[in-house]
Amino acid sequence: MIPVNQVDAIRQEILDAQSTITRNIQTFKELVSSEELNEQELLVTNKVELRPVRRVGHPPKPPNDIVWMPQYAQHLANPVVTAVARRVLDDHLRIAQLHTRIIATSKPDGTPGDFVSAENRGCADSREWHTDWPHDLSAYGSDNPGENVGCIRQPFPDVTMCLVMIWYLTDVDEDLGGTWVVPGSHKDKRNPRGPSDGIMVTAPILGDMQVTASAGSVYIQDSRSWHASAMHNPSGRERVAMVNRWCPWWLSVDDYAPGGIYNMVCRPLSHLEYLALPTDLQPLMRHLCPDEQDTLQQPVLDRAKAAHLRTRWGFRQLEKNPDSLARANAYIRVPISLPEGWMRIE
Ligand SMILES: O=C(O)CCC(=O)C(=O)O
Ligand SMILES: [Fe+2]
Repeated sequence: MIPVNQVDAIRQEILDAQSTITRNIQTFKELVSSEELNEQELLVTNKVELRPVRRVGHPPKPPNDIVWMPQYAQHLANPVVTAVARRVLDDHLRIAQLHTRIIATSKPDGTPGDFVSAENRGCADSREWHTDWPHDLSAYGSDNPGENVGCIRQPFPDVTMCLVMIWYLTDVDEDLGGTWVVPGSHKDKRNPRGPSDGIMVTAPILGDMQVTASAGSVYIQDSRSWHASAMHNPSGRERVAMVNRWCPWWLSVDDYAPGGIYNMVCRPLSHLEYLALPTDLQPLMRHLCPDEQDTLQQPVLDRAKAAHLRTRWGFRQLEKNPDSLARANAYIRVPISLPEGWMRIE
């Protein structure tokens, strides 16, 4: 999806952005813990970059990572990617989350890169199975109401509510940070984090595999897929990727965690940052800019208009030709499907 001759420059842009993002969050945390500045002062100080969010009464957050990646932004609304997402989700799409995911290479003494915490070192075949928001069972905040962003109740309905897109800026394979996945798991009613599902979240699962792809590729999965970042990267090179979570307009993306000021959820854009996005990307990120009215987009309006016209036509028949209506639906049959294990008694 990203032409080969642009991959190096975009990878470097993401690495530079990562340094800026880390520094910004670090300063933000220090300012919050020192209680030096109140919310209004935080917004105007030049010590940290923060932006107001759309939801009135919720505190400001760091800007969306995309503001530091103008070259990557040129590719994010790639027409093939958006066509897949529109087909699977709906016509009005929103990018709800966007963040870097860099996996450092193992150190010369064999210890894994800094992605893995110290306690997990030494276990060569470990995993960190999870499903992604809105199917992330721990919901980022566990039982903390200020930080819990919500998770769909188990068993998950068989509906694709979010597509996770992983854009690789390095080649990936079994040696170099390929994402782990269990094919078919998006249809399985169990979950690796499910309290009653009997799955070991840190152990291999029969049939698991790693994505193999060349730099510039995008891996797209349903957010219900059981997957994991590679916890070991012995390749000698770091793995660079961008992760985004795309949703249909109807999914509630950011309402529930006023205290989640450091999380990746709906990181906002200023008006100027929004206007500077490529025009094909703007519709996917408009909800992140509180200065823009986020009305429903044209294809969704067109559907409503067609339904409205069809309804009006039906009522016009009622006025003009009521006798013809008695058998107008005679050919419509509604099958009744019974839940598994139920039986119809005639
Ligand atoms: O690092 C990867 O390949 C997967 C990332 C991931 O699962 C996530 O960010 O939720
Ligand atoms: Fe994930």
